[in-house]
Amino acid sequence: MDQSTRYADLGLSEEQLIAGGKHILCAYRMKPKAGYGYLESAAHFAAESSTGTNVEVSTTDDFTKGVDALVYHADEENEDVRIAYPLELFDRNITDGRMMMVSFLTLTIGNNQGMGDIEYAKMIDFWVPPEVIRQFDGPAMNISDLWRILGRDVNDGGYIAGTIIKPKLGLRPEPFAKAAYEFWLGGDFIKNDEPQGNQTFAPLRKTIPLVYDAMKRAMDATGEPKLFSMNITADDHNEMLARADFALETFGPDANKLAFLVDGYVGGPGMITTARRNYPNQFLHYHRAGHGAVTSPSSKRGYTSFVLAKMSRLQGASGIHVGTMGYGKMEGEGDDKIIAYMIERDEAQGPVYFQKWYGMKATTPIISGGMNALRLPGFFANLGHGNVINTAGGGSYGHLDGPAAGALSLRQGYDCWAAGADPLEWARTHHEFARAFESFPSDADAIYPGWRESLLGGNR
Ligand code: CAP
Ligand code: MG
Repeated sequence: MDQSTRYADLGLSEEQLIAGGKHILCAYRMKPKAGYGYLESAAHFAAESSTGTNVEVSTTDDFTKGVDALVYHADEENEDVRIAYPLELFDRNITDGRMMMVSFLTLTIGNNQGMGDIEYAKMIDFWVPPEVIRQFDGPAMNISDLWRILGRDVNDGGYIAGTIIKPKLGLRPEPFAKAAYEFWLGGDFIKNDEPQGNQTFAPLRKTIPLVYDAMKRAMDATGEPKLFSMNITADDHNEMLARADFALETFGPDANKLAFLVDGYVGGPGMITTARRNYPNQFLHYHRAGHGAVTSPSSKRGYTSFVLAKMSRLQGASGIHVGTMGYGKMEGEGDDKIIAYMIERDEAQGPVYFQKWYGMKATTPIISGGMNALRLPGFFANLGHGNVINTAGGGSYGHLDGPAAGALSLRQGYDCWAAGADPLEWARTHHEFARAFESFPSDADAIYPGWRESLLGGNR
């Protein structure tokens, strides 16, 4: 059934829709199945995403038609479909009237993912009007609050050197806390790895007190504040609260140094909001493990990493992993820097839409995934600034001289970029950075040809 007369209006102007402020606009990379018309398929996609189904129903009235999602742009050659969703479509809390991310997803990336006439459709960008910015929580905390804890300039506090306790799983409480202490002797920030929680070999009620003890000893030994991002991900809302409350009680006077990590992709929007609304005084660390199932360039459905990060800011993530922009181990490329710009600036250009945030707090880019000191100068040269949290697991625990040296090498890698220095020259006066070349020789060979002659006099 061709529904394009109802669910498409190519006469609508994107500029006027934006000026009107009464729609959420979504841009998809869409291709219909063979034999289906482009506009016809896009209109059916919009119907299934709003007020329709595959046949007309007798209960539809004029009000219903007034809140139809409308295709306002359909460019078959570029597979570019853009849909305007009236704000009335989106669900609101009965508790406080606010909007909810699950409703945005259910409509814009819901039944439309898997329709019989659509080969694929992937959301590449979306735009929200000021009213929607006002209807989401946004971040309560971000890197500025961590800089305050670290005693730095709260507006431009620079690079936070972090790690992930490795191995990913398999450390019992004592070795886990030892690994934390050793990194904190050189670095600022430690996170749980995304699957670490309350495994039977590392009961949380034993591990967390030991981690806090390690933090106190490291702060005493270094005279510096330290930060820990604890995973509170769990199916049960009450389990999340129990883990968070136990940790807050354990950290006591140092609770302001405790962040909460949530595996937000696999956990879903509800888990992020549980953390955001129950613990607004803690940095909310959004880990996106699993996102590659839909965000990977090899996936033609779902949405992109850019869209995921933009959703996380609306929901109130203090920081989200934004990838390594081609400099780490995960998929990505240099242009992914617009993901960081979109969540950290008050206005930015996305792949399709220019978004203003009207003062909503920034979400901090978290850089992680196969990073080590050698990869940092190039990474920061691409991004253009260092006001990020970087977590390097292998890059710290794989350093030949141990995790503290690994942490120092990360700091030195950042400082090398900040100084505009040549890394091989910089290595001559920065020992831990120099030892990163020997710790990660294949990276060194790939990034700094001739490093052996330069640093080792050609030996080995
Ligand atoms: C990194 C990491 C992070 C990934 C997540 C891991 O460890 O802890 O979870 O960075 O990817 O488990 O791989 P390494 P992303 O530093 O040892 O690679 O940040 O792209 O979401
Ligand atoms: Mg991990």
